[in-house]
Amino acid sequence: MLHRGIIAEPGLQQQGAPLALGVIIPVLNEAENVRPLLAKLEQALGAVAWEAIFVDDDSRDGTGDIVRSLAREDPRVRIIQRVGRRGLSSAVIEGMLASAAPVLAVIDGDLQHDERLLPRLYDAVMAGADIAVASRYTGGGGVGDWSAGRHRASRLATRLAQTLTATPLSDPMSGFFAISRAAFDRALPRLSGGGFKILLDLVASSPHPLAIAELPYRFRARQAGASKLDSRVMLDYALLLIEKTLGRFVPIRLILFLAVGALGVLPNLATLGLLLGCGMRFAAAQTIAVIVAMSCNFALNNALTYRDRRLTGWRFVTGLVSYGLVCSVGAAANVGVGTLMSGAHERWWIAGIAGALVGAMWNFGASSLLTWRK
Ligand SMILES: Nc1nc2c(ncn2[C@@H]2O[C@H](COP(=O)(O)OP(=O)(O)O)[C@@H](O)[C@H]2O)c(=O)[nH]1
Ligand SMILES: [Mg+2]
Repeated sequence: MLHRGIIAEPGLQQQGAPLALGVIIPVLNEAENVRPLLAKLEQALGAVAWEAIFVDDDSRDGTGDIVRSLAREDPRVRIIQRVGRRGLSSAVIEGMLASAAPVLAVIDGDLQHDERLLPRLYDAVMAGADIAVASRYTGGGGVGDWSAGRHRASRLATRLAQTLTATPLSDPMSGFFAISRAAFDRALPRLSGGGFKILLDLVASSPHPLAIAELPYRFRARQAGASKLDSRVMLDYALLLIEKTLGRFVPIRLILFLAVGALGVLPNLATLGLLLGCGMRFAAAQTIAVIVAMSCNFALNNALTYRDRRLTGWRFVTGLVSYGLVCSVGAAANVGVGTLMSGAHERWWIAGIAGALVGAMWNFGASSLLTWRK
């Protein structure tokens, strides 16, 4: 038996046994699920000395109060309540940081994960795995009553992750796993912490390949509450994949900024075409088209590239003005460098690209310092 010093009889945990397992439970509006989940944990974990840390992003349905009332009765239960914050991955990371246990497990707070697997995940880590993952896509696993659409989307996201990050996991999107404290500590400095997929983040952020154990399980249907998976979660997932692939070489912000800049061609040409069609002179039409494209770029960068520093209300307006000024200087630098290079008998397109690059780098650097100041 692995749980030394602990009476190995289900439901009987020796007083004062050293903490063995920290169970991290991210919760957002799971009021009806908290109490049954704790009862199930108690049943399943039996002899393992565990603690449960609920990480609640200020749920509106009283989840936090319910956890607190349970915690008053049972000192193994704790809560981290985050105010004005959202995000599954960062919730899990902060929960793990708050536990001193040598093995850390994550389980959803909505009863969709089969808690009876927890002791086996724990045992696998104690037996030497860095990380033990409950997988829906390995022999005997499954996804319960998912719709065909959700099933397909999940398979696609899984395959994307496997291809791009070369992860050996059969279910990199699983939110149900146990990890050794040592493996967590090694990945910690490089974690991106954004988005929904903490397992993929941990594995892709580990400096060494991890020893992985996989156990099949069937995802249960939700009984109460609603899924928080939405389009923002999907966007966050795409960003995590970019960060863990291209982001190793180029900062993710720069990649996004350049992509948004390249996309700016579309509103530019669309506006230009429209205004020329209305009979406007080219110079006037192009001036307006550039202003429209720049405003679109500002809004997109504000929503995507700098979503963590997003400007709202009046600051959106002043931000737009400062972005406009920054980009005007960038445009002048672009023309200046391009002209200089073509004067030095460089081929026209090399001069053009050089000018655009210098302009873009200026825009990126200056706008991050002036427009989206920390
Ligand atoms: N603290 C916190 N928990 C979250 C957040 N988003 C989802 N959760 C919790 O994470 C678990 C999985 O979320 P869920 O919406 O059920 O995802 P699904 O099972 O993939 O549909 C549930 O326990 C949610 O309450 C969040 O932003 N913050
Ligand atoms: Mg769920």
